[in-house]
Amino acid sequence: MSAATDRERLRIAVQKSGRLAEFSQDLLARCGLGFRRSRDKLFCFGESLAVDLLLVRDDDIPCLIEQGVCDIGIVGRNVLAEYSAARQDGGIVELRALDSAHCRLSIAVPQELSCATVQELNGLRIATSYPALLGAWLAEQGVAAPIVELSGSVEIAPRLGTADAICDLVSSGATLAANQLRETFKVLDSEAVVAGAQSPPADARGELLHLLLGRIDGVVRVRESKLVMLHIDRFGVDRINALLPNPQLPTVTPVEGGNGRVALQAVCDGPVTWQHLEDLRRAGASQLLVLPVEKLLA
Ligand code: PRT
Ligand code: ZN
Repeated sequence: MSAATDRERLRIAVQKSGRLAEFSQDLLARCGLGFRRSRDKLFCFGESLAVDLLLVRDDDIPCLIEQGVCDIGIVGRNVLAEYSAARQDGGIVELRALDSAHCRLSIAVPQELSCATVQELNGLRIATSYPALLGAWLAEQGVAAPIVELSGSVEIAPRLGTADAICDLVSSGATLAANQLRETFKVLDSEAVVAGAQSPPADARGELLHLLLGRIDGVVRVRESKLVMLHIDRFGVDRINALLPNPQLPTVTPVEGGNGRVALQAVCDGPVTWQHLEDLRRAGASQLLVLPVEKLLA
């Protein structure tokens, strides 16, 4: 980790373009980080804190952390797990799960192929871009199946006759359906994560990392949260609390000249729908207001 020792600024690797690119930059902006873009657009200098950004391909992120070029990175768990499985070590670990870009690494077979038990995979050629993860999973299941390593377009391998089944990322399942494939077994649940070395840097960067992870926790916690404000009869508070989705520490205050009505305010974990509001109004609430929550420091 020699490259890390002569750096004072924390460096974060994020995907340059792709599914995690906008999400990563948005997350860091919500954490109060602002960056100045360099002309080559690969390195962004942090203007608000001593934290810089490196824009790269997602597959390079674990290695950049391992080499000490970056301290942390935002990457899919699938990429990190494949890297660790290939090296059979746990040097780079998941520091935080970010509850976004959810998908799963699954085995899929042609619709017409019967595959009810894992043992039926024996002898099938399975195409994947995740050979280490798939290899480890097959070994765990006691299945002997040749792995066909492909870097992309895995879903067309069965139609081309280069494989009998595939192991690829699935989110909606539309790609599998479009290719007449059926999802059978799940190898890994994935989402975007913060990856980093097992032990934080022992200098000022370690403190910055601690601060940043705290802010990330605050952002992730409230991403789906809403602040709900409403008026209700003093005796209806319990009834209203029961209707709110996961209300956290509701606050009740008297309403000036409100004839026994009180104002109730609560941060709710999870979406607050029109249905919730209509139910609350039927239960006697008025002046209903739902506001997004940007940050929370408990
Ligand atoms: O260029 P670079 O190497 O940086 O990017 P990339 O092309 O390797 O990755 P990218 O941008 O496609 O995905 C980045 C990360 O997003 C992945 O590593 C996953 O952690 C996460 N993610 C979430 C997904 C999906 N959902 C997803 N659906 N990554 C890929 N897919 C693909 C999948 O491979 C398949 O082709 O989408 C298709 C399936 O989607 P459905 O909705 O049809 O099931
Ligand atoms: Zn990639």
